[in-house]
Amino acid sequence: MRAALAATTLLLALTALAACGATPQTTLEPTTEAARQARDLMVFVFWAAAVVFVIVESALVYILIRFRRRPGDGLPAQTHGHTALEIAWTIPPTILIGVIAALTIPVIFANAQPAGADAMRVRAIGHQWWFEFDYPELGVVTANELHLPVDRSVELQLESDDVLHSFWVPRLRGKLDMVPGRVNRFTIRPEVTGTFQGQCAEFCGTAHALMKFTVVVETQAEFDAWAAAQLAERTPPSSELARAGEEAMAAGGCVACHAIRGTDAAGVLGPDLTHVASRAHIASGILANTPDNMRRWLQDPQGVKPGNLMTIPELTDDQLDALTAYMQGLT
Ligand code: HEC
Ligand SMILES: [Cu+2]
Repeated sequence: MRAALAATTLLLALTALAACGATPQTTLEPTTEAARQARDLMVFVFWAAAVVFVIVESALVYILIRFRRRPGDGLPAQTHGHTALEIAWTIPPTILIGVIAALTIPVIFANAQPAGADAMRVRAIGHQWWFEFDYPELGVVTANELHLPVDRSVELQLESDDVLHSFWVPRLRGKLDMVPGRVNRFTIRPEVTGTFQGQCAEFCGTAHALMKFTVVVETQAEFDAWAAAQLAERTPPSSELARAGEEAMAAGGCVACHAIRGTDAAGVLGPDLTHVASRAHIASGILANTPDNMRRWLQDPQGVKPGNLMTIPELTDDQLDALTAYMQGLT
């Protein structure tokens, strides 16, 4: 019996601790002012709630034991109304709620400030089930990997091409919905370089849980080099196999849904593939961009990411090899 209890406790503790390893999507390690403010409010509300919990539960347990019914007890004294008690459970909670409001409201207003004129503008468009990033001032269009220069404000214009999505990079900022037919705006000012993980945070259909993206925060020089490379047309195929891949794009129907600048492919239903090889992941963050994974994706997109909108006829081994080589060359 005691061994079973110990085993259960250990198992529960391990389960709880298992969540404490890598936490790329934690709100508890903010890296921007806005994310820090949100974390601080959350921590304050958590401890306030903890104190309230302890007071209320202690009173409850005390009363249950102290005033429990004993054998021979008659009907207890009946009271109607108790001014002191009523004040005690009205005034302190009102003060506490008031303090929370006083701390929260200025943060809401500070976070709703429009971005300054020097901010860079990026459109982030939610699609079932991937993210498009469009830099109108630079002419760059990419997918699932948002590059931002460090220490510069960015105004994100959040849009949706189909249903509700939500843009969430916990270490950079709280979430905001992407609503069809309207533009929601918020500002992010990254303070540290690195890669941050984001996730769609509004249920949007079958592949919602597999709709991830990354934000790469880099120095201005790295960002400029990245943007210049993205602006270029596709790198022409450098091998016979890759050239066969470019030809298979039309035969495989890929051109209907994907754009590759410098070729006839100009579809818009799927991500722009002009520089697909420059991205660390494919299929909106769920697969590392390796030749094996690329081949797997092209062989069976529905098996890899059930429900996604890439439906293609089965490709032959030759076509798969050629298309994989071609994709890997689109740096
Ligand atoms: C019916 C439209 C459609 C067709 C046809 C299509 N795709 Fe796609 N493709 C998509 C969509 C939509 C996605 C995004 C899937 C997701 O992440 O949910 C995608 C994703 C991809 C990706 C991953 C891109 C990234 O950055 O995540 C690659 C690579 C790709 N397609 C290559 C191809 C090739 C090669 C063909 C032709 C054999 C093809 N696609 C045909 C719609 C299509
Ligand atoms: Cu979603």
